[in-house]
Amino acid sequence: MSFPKGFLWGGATAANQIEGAYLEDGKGLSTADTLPDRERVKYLFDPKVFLEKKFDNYPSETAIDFYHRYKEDIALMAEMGYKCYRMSISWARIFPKGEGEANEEGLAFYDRVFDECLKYGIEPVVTLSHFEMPLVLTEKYNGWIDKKLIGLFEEYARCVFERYKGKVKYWLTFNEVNSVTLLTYHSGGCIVPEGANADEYGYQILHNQAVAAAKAVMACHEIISDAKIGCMICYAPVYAYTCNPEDIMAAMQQERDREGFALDLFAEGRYPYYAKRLFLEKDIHLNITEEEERILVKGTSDFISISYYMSLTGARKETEGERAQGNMGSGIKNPYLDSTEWGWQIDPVGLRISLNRLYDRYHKPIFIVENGIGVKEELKDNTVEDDYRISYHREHIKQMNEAIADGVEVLGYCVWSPMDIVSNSTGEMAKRYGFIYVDRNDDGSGSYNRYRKKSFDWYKKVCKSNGEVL
Ligand code: BGP
Repeated sequence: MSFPKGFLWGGATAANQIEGAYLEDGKGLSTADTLPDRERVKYLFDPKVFLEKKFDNYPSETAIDFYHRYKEDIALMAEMGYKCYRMSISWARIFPKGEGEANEEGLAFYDRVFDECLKYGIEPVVTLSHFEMPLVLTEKYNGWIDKKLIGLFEEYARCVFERYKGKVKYWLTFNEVNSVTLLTYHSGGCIVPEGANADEYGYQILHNQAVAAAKAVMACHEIISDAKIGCMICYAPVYAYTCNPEDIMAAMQQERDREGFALDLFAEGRYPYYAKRLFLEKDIHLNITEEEERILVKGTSDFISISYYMSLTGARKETEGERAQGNMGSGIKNPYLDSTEWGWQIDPVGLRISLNRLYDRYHKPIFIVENGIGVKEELKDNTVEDDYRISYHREHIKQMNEAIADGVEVLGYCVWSPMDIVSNSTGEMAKRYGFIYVDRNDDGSGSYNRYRKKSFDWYKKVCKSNGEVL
């Protein structure tokens, strides 16, 4: 194994999945605070119910209490030899009302977190919006469907760039931005009105976020001269189920819809050539100004960042076969791959394929900012013997190394996640990804104490040897 000098080994989290303290020190409610635990899955595509706030258990209220335990968590990351820590800022902590005055206590919290990272030589990698925004922006504007949000996001971005310019060099705009065409509330704070064209809403939101991201890229370069700012995509290569040309076509189209479309916008600042036909067939009419088109071209991302958990298999419509679940999408079950308990197909070689496909197409450096396996686990003798996690990451790191040997420029690798955190899709604690066990149960009970798993020591060797010891 050989990795470039300065390769960024680390781990990733998101504010609403770890912080808790959901109303402390002036934080406003965020859209993520309206997502209940397991029940959230049922309503992802019918999110009106979330605004009624009528469920019993909201995991983001306490999450894993990072807000009060960040020092211990960052010390543990430092012990593992992390070179970077990817995390997100809660927009609602900085702008509780979505607009107006910034909340000094919120800003001061992230100062403390970044200082703690820098104390150990850990580079913060910061996502501006990880599946949340101030709830008031949904109530007032119906979220990202309103172009007003572009300006408000720019204000927020400028505020944090100014504040943290001496501390943070790596930034990401929207987490898994390609999810927004489907998950308009989850990723865009927008409820599609009954009878409206949901596709049109989805693509208009994507457009508005692309313009906002481009403005953030320009502001970032203006304010922090040595910063690098990237887009972030949920990436899963889509394989054809058979060599039947119809399957090949179906897989190609699925990959374009899932990720290619958004990547062209964020990485190249233009709509893909096939957009015209797609819009025609789905009766989509977007509000795009010439000025916005110019902004998109000027504000392309410096690098591409991805989450990688699995590959998918696409086939022509009439194909019958067992379905495989996935992160943001599903497909036909691939007979060559094993799956996690949640049905996500494990495919290390798919990571090499992904990195090559993306680099071949965009020629921009790639940052793997999420990769991991969710497992049901129990603490025994103050630890967890998670050999399966070690093997999952080892195999993915090997394939990442192959891609680097192929010539792909890879900036770093973040595991999801340093410690067990609340699951984004299911709201469970039981879906554990961490190298550190957190004693919190689904219902919020537990001591919240942290325990090193077996993988902790393994990853420590990886980080400290720059990937030579696997
Ligand atoms: C990505 C998200 C994360 C995260 C991870 C694991 O989609 O960016 O927020 O949680 O996947 O997914 P889950 O928590 O749903 O298992």
